[in-house]
Amino acid sequence: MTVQVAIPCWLMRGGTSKGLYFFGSDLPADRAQRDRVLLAAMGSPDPRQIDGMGGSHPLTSKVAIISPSAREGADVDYLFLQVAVDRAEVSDSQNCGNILAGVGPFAIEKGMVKASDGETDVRIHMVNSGGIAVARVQTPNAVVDYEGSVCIDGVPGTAAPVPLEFLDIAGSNCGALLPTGQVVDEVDGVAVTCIDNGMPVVVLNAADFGKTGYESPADLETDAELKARVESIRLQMGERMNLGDVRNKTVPKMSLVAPPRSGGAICTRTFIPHRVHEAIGVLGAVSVATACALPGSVAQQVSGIDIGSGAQRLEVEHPSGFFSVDIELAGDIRMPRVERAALLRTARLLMRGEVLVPASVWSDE
Ligand code: NQM
Repeated sequence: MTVQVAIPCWLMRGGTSKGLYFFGSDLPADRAQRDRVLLAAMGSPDPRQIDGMGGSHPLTSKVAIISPSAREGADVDYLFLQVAVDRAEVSDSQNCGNILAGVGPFAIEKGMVKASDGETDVRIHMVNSGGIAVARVQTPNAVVDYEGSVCIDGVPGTAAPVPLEFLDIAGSNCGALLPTGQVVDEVDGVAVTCIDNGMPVVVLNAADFGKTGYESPADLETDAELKARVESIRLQMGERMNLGDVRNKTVPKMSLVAPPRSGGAICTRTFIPHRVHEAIGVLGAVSVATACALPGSVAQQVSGIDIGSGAQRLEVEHPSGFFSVDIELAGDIRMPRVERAALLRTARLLMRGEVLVPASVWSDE
């Protein structure tokens, strides 16, 4: 008889995503073995992920690995891994600000950070991109509280707020806020803005693709011609954004933008990069909001706003509502310095226990 291997694991909702959260030393140190184990835990590759915990969509096939941090000024290290649904692939090529929202509560509940009575700040080193995020967790009586009155679009009901503040994230994936050195580039006959304020994003004008930008994610996903055009641009701009060959990477994200139609700054439909997001990623929204502030960028021209430098709140419209992003820019507005980006998420512990993988998966060489 062979016994399955049981690995301590929590299932959490982080923002508008859901994933498995692990303590670093509970997983194999060897990367190939770790990835095999995570594929088995999620049930990939399989479009239904029927033999694992994954939810058949990139937004519900995510993993956070949390470990004590050796970095000065950080409490914990957070490594994000995207487990592909229908391919045997685990990628560390991107960060995830939604799953990040669960990291603070996890670190406190696991005893990695001591809770204060009231609120507790957790300083998180985001291993994928190297930046630091500060998560403020509600801890009345020094106990994590998941319940509260904050509603974020894309999640039913309300929960306790988890404000996230990002420090030094401009260019954290590509080396520069504007990785091509320009506010606008031309590719395949259309103007694009490539930006990395925490997430590499190519901003495209929906009208250049014969779209309104208000289509549903399902409608955009079934448009094969659109998908082919977007992917062609992604592969070319990935190289030019210093990301190398992005064929098997989940970045850059491709955001089709249109003028706001519900009072926000801009309307978005975002390929992540092959499925279309039902909302928008956290750092993806930060990058699009930052692009809105750059005079002459595709985002700024489409949104029509002129916001200059200083602190601003921008409402990024997406298929299920709004994403509010606070950004503060300084210096030359044509090539600004990003002083600060902040936003609000919620998170909830859904289940804690052990995830089981076949012993043969754990021990295979
Ligand atoms: O951009 C989806 C998500 C994300 C990533 C994606 C994210 C971010 O909604 O920080 O949160 O773009 O792959 O979880």
